[in-house]
Amino acid sequence: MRIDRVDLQRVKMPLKSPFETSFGRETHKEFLLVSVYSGDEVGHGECVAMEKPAYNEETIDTALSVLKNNLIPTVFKQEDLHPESVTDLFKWVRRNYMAKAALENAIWDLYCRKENISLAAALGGVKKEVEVGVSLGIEPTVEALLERVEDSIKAGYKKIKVKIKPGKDVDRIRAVRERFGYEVPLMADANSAYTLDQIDILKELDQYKLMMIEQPLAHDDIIDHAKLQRELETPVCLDESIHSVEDARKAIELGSCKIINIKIGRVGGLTESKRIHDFCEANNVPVWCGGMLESGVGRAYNLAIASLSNFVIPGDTSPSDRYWEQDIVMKEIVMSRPGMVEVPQGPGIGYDIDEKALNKYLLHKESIHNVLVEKKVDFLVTD
Ligand code: OSB
Ligand code: MG
Repeated sequence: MRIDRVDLQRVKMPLKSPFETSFGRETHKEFLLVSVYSGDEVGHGECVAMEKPAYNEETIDTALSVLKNNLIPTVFKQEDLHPESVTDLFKWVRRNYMAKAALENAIWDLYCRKENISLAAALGGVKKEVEVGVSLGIEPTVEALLERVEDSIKAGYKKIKVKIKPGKDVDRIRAVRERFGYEVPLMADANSAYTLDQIDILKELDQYKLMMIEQPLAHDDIIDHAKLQRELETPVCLDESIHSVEDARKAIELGSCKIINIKIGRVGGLTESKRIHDFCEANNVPVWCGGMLESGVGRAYNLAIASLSNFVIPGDTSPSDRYWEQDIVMKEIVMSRPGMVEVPQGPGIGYDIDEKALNKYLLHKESIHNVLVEKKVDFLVTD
């Protein structure tokens, strides 16, 4: 397989309602759609880097730069590209995981479409539907959060994640438990908002029997998380700190967490996601699929990876209508029954782009043609 052309489209979709985390408030989701062409077949990938480098160090602009200058030229040089080799091809580029994942994903989709198999099947998925959870942002008031939780319980979500930050933590979790009881599968996500100095707050949360607390401490830490886990009953789950199977191995060895959130973008693609999954499975560490407020394209990848056997905790893989008035995929992603979403079975990611919807949200498009092979010259043409 040879890549003839890559389209980079910058898309901005309004969220149905603002989403606030400890690092900021989103009213829109802006992202890059990466489309790779080979012959008359196309594959799509979504880059989950955000506008600002607040969740991690990447942004849409850094991803665009690394894709155009480093990653796309690397794949253009390959005459016989296989998706499993992409991670190693990209190794010479340090970090920039979200940029790498977007292009690797698109190549997986293209490959699976050519082979006429589903991505889930290609990855070794074993589930036909997956359990889904919902991630609820920091609401201005406790009452507003309780309304959100009530709607989520009614919709059948199998895990309810509440974002927290200092000052909006114990009161929120206590209110949810007091109103809805201890049967609700509840967890908290702090997005790195605490330090070990605030361990008393985190210990106070123990009494509310959360499924886990996600990334309470620094985005680049595994040492303090290990100290914290020794003091907490609640399992610690790492998100921001894990970028590779090596990171996962070290965190598990140190006792920094008992659960890992796998985000395809954060770890540089599907191949690395599967390696982390397999390592955790062998070490009896459960995993679940995180989300980055993806459009239907990114969501389809999340569903495919979540069909693997050790994704035993419901993921942040909510259906399209949790985020969008209109998604950019043709058949929107829906719950097949309460709390469940079907794993796409069609070729590739199993969803096609709704070009009309996409055009409505499109900010910018550029096409990069592979002239390396045809003309034996070593430069790229952009139009
Ligand atoms: O920490 O999991 C996170 C969204 C953007 C950035 C980071 C995170 C999130 C979410 C939303 O929690 C998950 C989703 O519904 O896509
Ligand atoms: Mg998180």
